[in-house]
Amino acid sequence: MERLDDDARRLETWLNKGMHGTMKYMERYFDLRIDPALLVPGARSVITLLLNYFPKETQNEDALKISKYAYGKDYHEVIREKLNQLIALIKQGVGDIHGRGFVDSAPVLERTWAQRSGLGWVGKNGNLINKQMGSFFFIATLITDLDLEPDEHFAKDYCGTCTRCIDACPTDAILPGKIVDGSKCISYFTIELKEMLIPGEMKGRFDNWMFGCDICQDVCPWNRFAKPTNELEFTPIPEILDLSTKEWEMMSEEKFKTIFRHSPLSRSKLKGIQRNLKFLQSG
Ligand code: B12
Ligand code: SF4
Ligand code: SF4
Repeated sequence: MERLDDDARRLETWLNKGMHGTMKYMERYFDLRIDPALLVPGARSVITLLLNYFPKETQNEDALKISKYAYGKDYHEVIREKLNQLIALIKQGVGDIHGRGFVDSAPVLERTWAQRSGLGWVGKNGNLINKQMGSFFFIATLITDLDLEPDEHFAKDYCGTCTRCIDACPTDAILPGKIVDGSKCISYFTIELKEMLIPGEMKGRFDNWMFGCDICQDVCPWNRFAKPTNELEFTPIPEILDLSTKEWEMMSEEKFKTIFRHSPLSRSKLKGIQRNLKFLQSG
């Protein structure tokens, strides 16, 4: 299995320029990100999987905007379960292999592996785009000691001369060369930035996004073909679609915990959500 040497250079530059902001975890385990055999001893193959989360339902027009990936149950929980089932199935079929499944939180360059597995290209907005599905999907990887014939890398790039995502990003986080400055992304400010105040220069630029941001995907022509997910676990929590600003303001800790216990919103806690809300109101 190859090491990701080109990606190592890209990742290093990204980190050196501070584009990870306060996401310190991105500085850790650099070697493991570049070489999965260090993460899973004996690894021979990376299997990449995509799971569509594009919802059928839309939020009420005046609701505070929440990213579509967070409408339903937390994808970490949903996908971890599926990965375990897949590992069990493979074991049934081919015997006692060693394999570990990952989604999002491990030191794995998931978009790179998806591109190398032939599943799509990295768009100018940094997302992995698939010609049939668009980009509203999660990526998971299964790193195993199975010796598999690799698929060909996805060689093409279908962004062409389009610049819609770059033009639409309200915080100018999308730079030339498929680089997204994480430290300027609304998703970073509203989800990853802990406790601290959102910088004043960002005031008035969040376009009502309270948790995450989908702008650079919503404007992407490849998402015109996105079909709704059939994953029932991603059925939207009704409050995500309907809650008014007033209801968010008045929400109690207890109510938040009950409704969002298994939702990605629990990552920000009520405190984080209300900080975002205040920031939106101040702009
Ligand atoms: C840190 C992180 C963030 C940060 C920083 C974003 C960033 N630029 O990396 C923040 C919080 C801002 C963020 C936001 C979002 N994220 Co995020 N995030 C991650 C995480 C944990 C690590 C990404 C990483 O390693 N970044 C470092 C940079 C340098 O790497 P990179 O962007 O992946 O780019 C690499 C490749 O794309 C490649 N590459 C770049 N150019 C080229 C060109 C060619 C030709 C090739 C071959 C390769 C290549 O090289 C880079 C370095 O190796 C991954 C999960 C994971 N473990 O991978 C999810 C992940 C990338 N995020 C995801 C999602 C869904 C989002 C959001 C859409 C959520 C939202 N709606 O709010 C936004 C989208 C923002 C955007 N336009 O990118 C999905 C992406 C799914 C997809 N279809 O691509 C992932 C994979 C999580 C998952 N398991 O599904 N995210
Ligand atoms: S998610 Fe929003 S803020 Fe982040 S790069 Fe895309 S458009 Fe810009
Ligand atoms: S909006 Fe255009 S440039 Fe941006 S990722 Fe989609 S196709 Fe590529």
